[in-house]
Amino acid sequence: MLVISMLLISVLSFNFFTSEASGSTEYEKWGPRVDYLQFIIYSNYESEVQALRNGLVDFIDWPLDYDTYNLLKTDPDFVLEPLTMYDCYDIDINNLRWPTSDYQFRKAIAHLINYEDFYTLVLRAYAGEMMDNIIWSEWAKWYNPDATKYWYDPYTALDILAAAGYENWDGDPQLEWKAPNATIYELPSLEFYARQDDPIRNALGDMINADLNAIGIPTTYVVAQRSICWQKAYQKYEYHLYTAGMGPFPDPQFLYDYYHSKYATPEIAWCMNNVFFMNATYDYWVEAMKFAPDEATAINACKEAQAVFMDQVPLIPVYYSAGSKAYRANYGHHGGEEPYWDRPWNGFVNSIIPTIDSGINDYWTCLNAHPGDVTRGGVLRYGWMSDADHINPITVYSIWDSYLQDELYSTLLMLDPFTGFFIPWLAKEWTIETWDYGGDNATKLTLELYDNLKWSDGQPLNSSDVAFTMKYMYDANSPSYYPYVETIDGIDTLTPHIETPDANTVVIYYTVQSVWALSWAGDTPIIPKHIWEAIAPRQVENKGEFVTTGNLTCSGPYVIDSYLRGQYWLLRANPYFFRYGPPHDIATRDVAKQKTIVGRGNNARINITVENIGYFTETATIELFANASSIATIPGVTVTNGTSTTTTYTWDTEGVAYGNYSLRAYAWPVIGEIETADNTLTNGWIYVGITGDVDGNDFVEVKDLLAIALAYGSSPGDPKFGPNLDINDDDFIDVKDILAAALNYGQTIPP
Ligand SMILES: [Ca+2]
Ligand SMILES: [Ca+2]
Ligand SMILES: [Ca+2]
Ligand SMILES: [Ca+2]
Repeated sequence: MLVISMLLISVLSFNFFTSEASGSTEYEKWGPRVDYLQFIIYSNYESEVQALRNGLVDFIDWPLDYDTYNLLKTDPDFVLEPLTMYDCYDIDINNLRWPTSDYQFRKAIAHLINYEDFYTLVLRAYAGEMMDNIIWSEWAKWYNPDATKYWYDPYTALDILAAAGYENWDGDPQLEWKAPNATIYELPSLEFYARQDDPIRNALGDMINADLNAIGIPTTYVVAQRSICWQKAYQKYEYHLYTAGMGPFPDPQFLYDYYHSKYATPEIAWCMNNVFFMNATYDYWVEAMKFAPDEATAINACKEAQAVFMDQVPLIPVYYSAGSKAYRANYGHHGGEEPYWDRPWNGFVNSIIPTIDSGINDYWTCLNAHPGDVTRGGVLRYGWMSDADHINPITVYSIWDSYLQDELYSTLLMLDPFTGFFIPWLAKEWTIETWDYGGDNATKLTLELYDNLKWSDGQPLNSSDVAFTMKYMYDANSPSYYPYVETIDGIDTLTPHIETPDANTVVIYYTVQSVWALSWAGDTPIIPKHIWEAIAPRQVENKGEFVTTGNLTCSGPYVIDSYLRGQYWLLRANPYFFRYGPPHDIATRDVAKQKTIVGRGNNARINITVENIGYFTETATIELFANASSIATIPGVTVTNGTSTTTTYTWDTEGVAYGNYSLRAYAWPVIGEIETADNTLTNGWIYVGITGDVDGNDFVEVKDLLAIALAYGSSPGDPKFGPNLDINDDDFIDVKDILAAALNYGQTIPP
């Protein structure tokens, strides 16, 4: 029955957005486009929505609830964008505490969640979609549809409980457990925490609690603020059940990073595996996924891991976010910012693949958003439900910690927010190879940084910072980044196997071969060695840079300007950000040949088109290559921004060896240009043969002469004309072309 309702749900939600989705997948890789980004902190959802409606902020961190959606959807002051989000809301279960340590007991609870009522009455077919697995159907190739499912049925729950010894063995209305030796134990009252600051999670908790009590499971149900819930569920682990939320995720690695048994460490606060799932078969499969040499192996292992997970239900997945997020259509009336008033907000990016979050409030919006058509100006105001807690790039726990650090520190790579493919960031290119680790193939990753990267204090950012970061994240036992660095060869020694042959190159040797290795290095925020080498890795919380100086030396789009804890963070555009822009950027768009076959000693014209996709008029130099040889360098090509310039080069083939030549044009990078991959274009080949051999079969014969004769008297535009037939390249086919061919009649190129 759950399967049927979920099918219905996906149909509903598909239709839900057809009228409002903008579907734009455009974004720019430079910025920020505002002078300031301000995070303004509100204590709860209602007050941040109020701030959005009153124009105090331009957007907020949370999706719209159903009522707010209905209020804003026809209001011209707001733009609504549909939300696609790979996050997960679940009931965390403490697998260390009885009776939730009993997996039959957990299975019974999984049958006590009234999924359909929750979807229709609480989410109201709007604010989320139901999940039947920790990896759900939208994960497509990663999803295992055959994993155990749990439908709502208190009678099934009671049957499972009875089979495991939980029944009403005495006169009171609650269940007891009869041990195999016939001793009867009272059930403890389950400590159940629900989040008060999130109305949806609060409602979910209310529903489940009522169903638990209805079948005789005693609870101590507490609806509490985030800080209390976190203390119980993530620090002291004094809970049985908790309405948890996690993600969004860019890939399924969290199955390993969160739930491998080695991360179940109750003696350490904030351990990732806070439900204490410990299962050797699961560990086997998540290791096979994490250390898979190819994607097919990773997918298979991921599905096997899901099967174990959903059989064991260490937690109960319930729903993921859907619905929409909103931003203000126009710049607000803030004193001192009159030049921007009422200009439309442009450049909001609706991310699907999260940098930190999904929807209109991810990294790319903070980089791209700008009022009207201004190149850079104004303040972008972003409402938060809570403050960040850990102001350093190493111990990043909450999503607000991530929001803040993400604007301050750059990573080596980024993910395209729509396709999920890696794009160059601090690293302009990378190579993935294998190396021999004790007889096994393991991953060797070489990353090449862009030139002239700088920290916000003007110091150079180079390969030694990257090597330092990897070691430091390990030594600091960073909760977010430890899994990214732990398999680097020798990371637990003073000399990890990381090479920095020059200032821009870093080579990382892992002890495993994994399809994910690029994401491990690519997603780790790089920290400045010259700052953090003076701070003991285990003291980042109490002796970190921010604690001692009140600021952070960073490399992202923004730096900290000022702050008032619990109220706001004001970030200022970082002029040292390597993509501060506006960009100088040209691209080679076409290498067009008139002739594909040219008689040696004659001319062939080649048209090279260069587009200026930057913000400044540029003077380009174009270099043309035939195979590996440079045949021309053309300086002084002016290309106005927003336009293209086509330059014709006439190649004199005198003295060129017979054969095929691949043509490649390369527009030399202009000063300040970062995106250089598009400066090169290879387009087809040109054949240099005997003059008169117009069909290129290495033999001048009667059919060549005939072909020229049939085009006699033609010029470009005439259907008879062919550039290969115009031997002397004067745009006219006449007796001179026939004569040139006739002079070589019968000639061949010896094989
Ligand atoms: Ca009883
Ligand atoms: Ca370029
Ligand atoms: Ca021929
Ligand atoms: Ca001619």
